[in-house]
Amino acid sequence: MPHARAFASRIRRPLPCAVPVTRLLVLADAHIGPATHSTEQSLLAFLDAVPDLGDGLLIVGDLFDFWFSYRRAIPRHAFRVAAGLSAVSRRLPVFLVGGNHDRWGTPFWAEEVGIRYAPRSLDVDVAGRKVRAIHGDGLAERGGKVGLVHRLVGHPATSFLFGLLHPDLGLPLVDRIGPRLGDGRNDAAAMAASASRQATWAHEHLRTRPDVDVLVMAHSHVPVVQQHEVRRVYLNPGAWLDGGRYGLIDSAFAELHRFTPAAPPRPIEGAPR
Ligand SMILES: [Mn+2]
Repeated sequence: MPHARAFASRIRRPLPCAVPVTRLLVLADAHIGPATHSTEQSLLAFLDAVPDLGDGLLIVGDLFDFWFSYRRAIPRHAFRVAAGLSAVSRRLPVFLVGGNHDRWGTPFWAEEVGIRYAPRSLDVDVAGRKVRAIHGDGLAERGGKVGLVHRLVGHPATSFLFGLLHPDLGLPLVDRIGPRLGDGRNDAAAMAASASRQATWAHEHLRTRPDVDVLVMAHSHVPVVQQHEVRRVYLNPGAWLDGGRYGLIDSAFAELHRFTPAAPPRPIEGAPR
């Protein structure tokens, strides 16, 4: 039986991050879970189309409604999307930033899927422009119950203990606390408040970090392209689950798009329609 450490140290595929990117596709907030089949079908169709639409893919958090990298197992609901990402990463660079729902990434994404992952923040070079991606949660002070839940969930000891639970016990447990991974409220007013906090933060970040050309955030589910000065922009692609929204960044522009599959996506076998 191979020693467990062999799994952790084996890099199975070289990361293709050194390949230059000139058309970066950006998406976030698909919130793939056990019951999100139509969102998942459209995402899989998009992943098939990625090489025709751009030459790099950046995912800015909350791809999954919950993700946890066990040492030897992955959550079953994530299998098809992880396999789709693996296929894309054989052809072009893929970047993944964690969100408040899927930040427990660890080495799985790099070692098994061949994509560059960071739990909080990633910089990507797009034709000489520096694109900085962060999910965008936690920009405001959080107190009370929501703050406590976030501190508990984010603590390394919590991850360690959760990893010891059998997935058939741990994952259903998360199904019950999942809604609390958010910022506490999900109504239109809360989303608008979150979008406004992000815009203020983005403006300040671009003002104080002149080396950043494009700042990308997600999380609020509100699509935004906000020009800061010539060729410097804050982009929020909106939520993939909200009708296939995505963004495109190239050497000069940052744009919002919606994906429409060329053909109706093949239904997932056995999935409720
Ligand atoms: Mn989020």
